[in-house]
Amino acid sequence: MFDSLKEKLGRFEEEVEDEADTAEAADAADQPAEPDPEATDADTDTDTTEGDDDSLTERAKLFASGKSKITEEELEEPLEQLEFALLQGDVEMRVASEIIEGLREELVGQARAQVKSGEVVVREAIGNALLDVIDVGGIDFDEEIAAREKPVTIIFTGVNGVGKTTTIAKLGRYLEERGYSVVLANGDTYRAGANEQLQKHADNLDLKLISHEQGGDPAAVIYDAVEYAEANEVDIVLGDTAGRLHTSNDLMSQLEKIDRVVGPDLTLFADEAVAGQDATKRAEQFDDAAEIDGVVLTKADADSQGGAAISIAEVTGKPILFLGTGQGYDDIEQFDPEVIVDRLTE
Ligand SMILES: Nc1nc2c(ncn2[C@@H]2O[C@H](COP(=O)(O)OP(=O)(O)OP(=O)(O)O)[C@@H](O)[C@H]2O)c(=O)[nH]1
Ligand SMILES: [Mg+2]
Repeated sequence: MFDSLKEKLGRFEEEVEDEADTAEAADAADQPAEPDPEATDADTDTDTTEGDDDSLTERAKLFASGKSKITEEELEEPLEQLEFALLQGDVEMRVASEIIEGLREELVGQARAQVKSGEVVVREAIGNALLDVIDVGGIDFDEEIAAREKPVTIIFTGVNGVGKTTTIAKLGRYLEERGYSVVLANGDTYRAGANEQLQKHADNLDLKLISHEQGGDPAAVIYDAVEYAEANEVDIVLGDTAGRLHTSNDLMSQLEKIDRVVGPDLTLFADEAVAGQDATKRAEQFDDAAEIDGVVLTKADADSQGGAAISIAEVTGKPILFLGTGQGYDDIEQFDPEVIVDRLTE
């Protein structure tokens, strides 16, 4: 997962270290010659602090304070290359610029000696720059579920085939494992076979499914499921919806109707990590139609670039809550910005 992104960040670190090394070597060549070892010994023995020795100390200080810092020029090439690599990896342009600016700010003026010796400076700067764009605050899923009045209704939106239905099944298990009772609602009354698909997951997971005939009103199905949950003291309603393009006005107005009629507690937008910038753009568009509270990035197991994972929160202002990491019911992990950044910079 995100291997290619990790490699790019590692390459940047190496390049900055090399630059620091080269610059320091060039500076050392400009330095005053080492004092005569014999003279130094003699000085130390007699503990004198005058004459030549003083001016040498001064020059050494100057060397340490001024010249041995990383300059903007030294960073230019590595930063340019990293920006190019991020854009190639489908990181959104504004987000890539922010990362580059963050790195420039943190690294200019750092001691070259620390940088070239591979102490954590560069890696830390990368981590901070990433965290700045990934960690946008917003809701914490577990806390939100615990705190809200039951039943908590969660609706899933997104384009076709990205993994909404699979995510609902995975979250059904996730929530049951945490002690909540769950009912599924099939608001995908559009696609043939959608009821059967979700029924199969419900059977496998031993969950109740509320569904209507194909062609029915999705808002009505989810409304029924909420009523069922209230009558039976079920904690969580997970409502599926049909995949749709943001350009499909009919389907988008269905989402608005669900919003109006059901008033879901949370609306989560699902998209594929592999879709990169497209996923980022779609998240913005869906958020405009029916405001989203968070994002589930599916198929992260197949994504080495990490472009959407890095960009989507910063662009939408909504946190990524989960990563889908495979086709099995347990292949879902909570998206913790710090853990992700640690993984990318380890
Ligand atoms: N590798 C991988 N495959 C996934 C993941 N999530 C879903 N899939 C697969 O993606 C395909 C589509 O999943 P669905 O859950 O049917 O997608 P959907 O968004 O509900 O599709 P529509 O209802 O047609 O819009 C299935 O083959 C899933 O097994 C994931 O995290 N990793
Ligand atoms: Mg589906």
